[in-house]
Amino acid sequence: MKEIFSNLPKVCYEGPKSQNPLAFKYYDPERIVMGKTMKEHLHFSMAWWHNLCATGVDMFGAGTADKTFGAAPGTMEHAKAKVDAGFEFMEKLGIRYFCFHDVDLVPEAPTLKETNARLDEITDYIKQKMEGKDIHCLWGTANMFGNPRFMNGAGSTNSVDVYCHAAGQIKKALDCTVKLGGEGYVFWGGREGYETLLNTDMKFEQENIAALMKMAVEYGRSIGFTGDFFIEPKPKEPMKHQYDFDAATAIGFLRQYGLDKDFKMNIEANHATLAGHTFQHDLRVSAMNGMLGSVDANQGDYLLGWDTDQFPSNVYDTTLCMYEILKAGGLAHGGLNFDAKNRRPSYTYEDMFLGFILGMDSFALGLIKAAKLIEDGRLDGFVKERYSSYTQTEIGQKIRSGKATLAECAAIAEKNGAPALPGSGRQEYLESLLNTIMFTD
Ligand code: XUL
Ligand code: CO
Repeated sequence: MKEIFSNLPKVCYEGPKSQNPLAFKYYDPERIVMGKTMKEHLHFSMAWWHNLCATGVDMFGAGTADKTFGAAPGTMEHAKAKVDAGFEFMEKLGIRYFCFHDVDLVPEAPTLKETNARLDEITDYIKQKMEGKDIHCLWGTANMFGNPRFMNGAGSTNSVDVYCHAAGQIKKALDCTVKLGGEGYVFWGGREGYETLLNTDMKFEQENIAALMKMAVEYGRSIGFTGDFFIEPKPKEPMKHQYDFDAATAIGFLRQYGLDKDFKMNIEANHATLAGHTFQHDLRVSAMNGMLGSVDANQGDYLLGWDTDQFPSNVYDTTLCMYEILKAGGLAHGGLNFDAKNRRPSYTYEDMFLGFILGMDSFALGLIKAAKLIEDGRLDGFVKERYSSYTQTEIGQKIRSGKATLAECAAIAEKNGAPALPGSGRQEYLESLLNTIMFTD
């Protein structure tokens, strides 16, 4: 097989002092952190769409990156060339997982039947490539937003024919995911939302989305899918209002329609920030509801109000992300999928490598620092102490166990008189504690 990234080496760990751009400075796969290797903690994944398909096309100009990999786009030869490129890329970087949309794998044909035949062919090819390698499918999904038929959504569309087409795509994408041993199946509701309520029956649309998800769960379980279904919340873009606004909204929706046993959250950093939250906020909301499933690892730009999908470089964010993941006991069927793309002027094969090195090192360093924060214990200790008036008083314990009455609380308030101020939040102290952890070995 012809090498595609022929001038690029296998990327190895060389440590923070290395000046080699094509080496890991922090990601040392076999290093033990809190009892597990980095490789076990960090299930890094390559997003087929950004890495193997996206050329840097934007609203103002054509692509800058060549992703033909020696074959003509729109052909099955090209689909196979992308598989070859993807596997060489993952092996050279030690990436053990990949994620895909149906139409990332093959060019969409005029009919579902023909597209499905192409998917059979390409998944045979991928499966054969996976044999004997430590490379796995993290999750699959169906692209139900790109084709014009989905202009009004998939589950939320006004057209029953489009709805059935979406069902057909989901069915096949689930078949492919199971065939490749995928651990998860994602619903990102890119166009599940609306532009104006003047033409929209919101309740009708949400009931239809839930029905489609229910059918997907029933079908998935019937073909032996034992992994998790994920909702990937995002507040807007492409639609003005998207129904899966953030983790709290998506969790409420899942509970309302009885889908919460089969679904968890796939939290994307840049989506959380678009919703006006921090990345850590949406991870915490998911974790405290037992629904932290997987992560789309990227970052936005604080000066831009859209989904820039940059490779993560902010180590404060990766630290606080890994802090949430470690405290939640890890991600059962999830991983860290780099839903991230190179900047348009970073158009070379080498830039593809450098993007992943940046992302993987940022998360490896985040893991090291998060473990230090936990082992240090001061942060946890402070939070515990902050609520101690509940654990150390009789009335506090009764409130916590749901046994207190309003009258009882009121009687205590009358007896005690005006309460003392609740104690300093000491945010500045805690931020400097975090800095000390970040910048001390
Ligand atoms: C879009 C996005 C998607 C999903 C999968 O913002 O994040 O790529 O991750 O459909
Ligand atoms: Co994503």
